[in-house]
Amino acid sequence: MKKLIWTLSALALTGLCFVACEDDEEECEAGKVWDTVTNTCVVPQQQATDCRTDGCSGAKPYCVEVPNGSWTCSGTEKCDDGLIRDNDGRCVSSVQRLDCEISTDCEDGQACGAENTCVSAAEAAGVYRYVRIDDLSSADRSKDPGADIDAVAIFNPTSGKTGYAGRVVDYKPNADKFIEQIENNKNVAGNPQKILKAPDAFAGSYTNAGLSNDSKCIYRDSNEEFTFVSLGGEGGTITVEMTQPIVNGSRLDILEVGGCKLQNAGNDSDKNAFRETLQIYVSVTEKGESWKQGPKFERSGNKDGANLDKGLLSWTVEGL
Ligand SMILES: [Ca+2]
Ligand SMILES: [Ca+2]
Repeated sequence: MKKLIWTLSALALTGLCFVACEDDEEECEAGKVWDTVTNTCVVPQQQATDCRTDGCSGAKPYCVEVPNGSWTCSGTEKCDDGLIRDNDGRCVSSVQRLDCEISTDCEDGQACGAENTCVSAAEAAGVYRYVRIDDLSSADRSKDPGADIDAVAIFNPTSGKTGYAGRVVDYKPNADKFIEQIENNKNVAGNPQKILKAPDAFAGSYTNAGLSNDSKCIYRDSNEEFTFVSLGGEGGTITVEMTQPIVNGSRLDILEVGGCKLQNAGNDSDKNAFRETLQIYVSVTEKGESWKQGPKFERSGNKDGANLDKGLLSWTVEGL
C-alpha cells in the first residue's frame, strides 16, 4: 500500500511538472538544488549524475552501466575476463566487490554476508549483524527521556574496517507521554533514524581511538533536528543492523549523549549530560533468535561534572 501511495504521489508530481516544471528548482529549501535525475531536492554533493546525458571526459572517458542500475564514467570500456564492474565504475574481482552494507541492499531471499556480498539467506544465517540496546535508566519527564543514542560504530581490527548502524530494525520507546508526543509529531527526540551512520552529536570528538577528553555533544544539528534518539527510560529498546559483520574481536562503540557538555541546546547549552544505564545484545537475526548478552553500562556522573564518565560505551566482542 505504501508503495502504491508513493507511486501515486510520484505520478502526481510528474503531472504537476507539465505546468510548473520551471519552478521546481526554486522550491528547494536553502542549501539544496533540484536534481533532474531523481527529481528531488538534494544537497549539491548528492546530486546524481547520469553520464548518458552529462557525458564523460579525461581519465574516465567511457559511460558504463553499473550493477546498481545507474550509469557512471569509467576508465575502462569493458572489464577483462574474470572481473566484474563495481558501482563506482572500476573493474574488480568478485571477491573485492562490496555489494551490500545491509540486508535490504540484497534481493529477496538473500542477505548481506560476512564479506559484505549478497549471499543466500541460509549462508548469512550465522553472521552476527544485529545490535540491540535496552534502556535500563529511569524515565524522566524531559523531552529526551531515558538513554539518548547518537550512534553505534563497529571497528574490526582484522579487516581494519569501520562500520555503523545502517538500518533500524525495531524501535520501541518507553514512557506513555513520550510515545504520545512522537505520534503527535511533537518536537521530541523520537526519530530512530538519528542512530544511523557516523556520530553527529559527537562529531569532531569521536574517532577510532575513542572520544577526546574535552567531550562536547551537539544536541541539535544545523537543521535544529535532534542528533540522537531517546529510548524513553527502562523498557525502551532499539535494534539496528550494522554495516560490518560482528565477529569475535570486533569493537562495538555505543555513543550515548552523556559525559559531555551540551552544545546548541538552548538554555541547556554548556550543561553536563549524564550517561545512562544500558544493556547491549548482539544477534544473527533481526528477530533476535539467539541474542548474546553483552555488557551493562551504568549511569555515571553528577550535575557538577564530577565523576562524569564519557558517553562512549565500548565492548570488545567475544564468545560468539
Ligand atoms: Ca535522556
Ligand atoms: Ca546521530
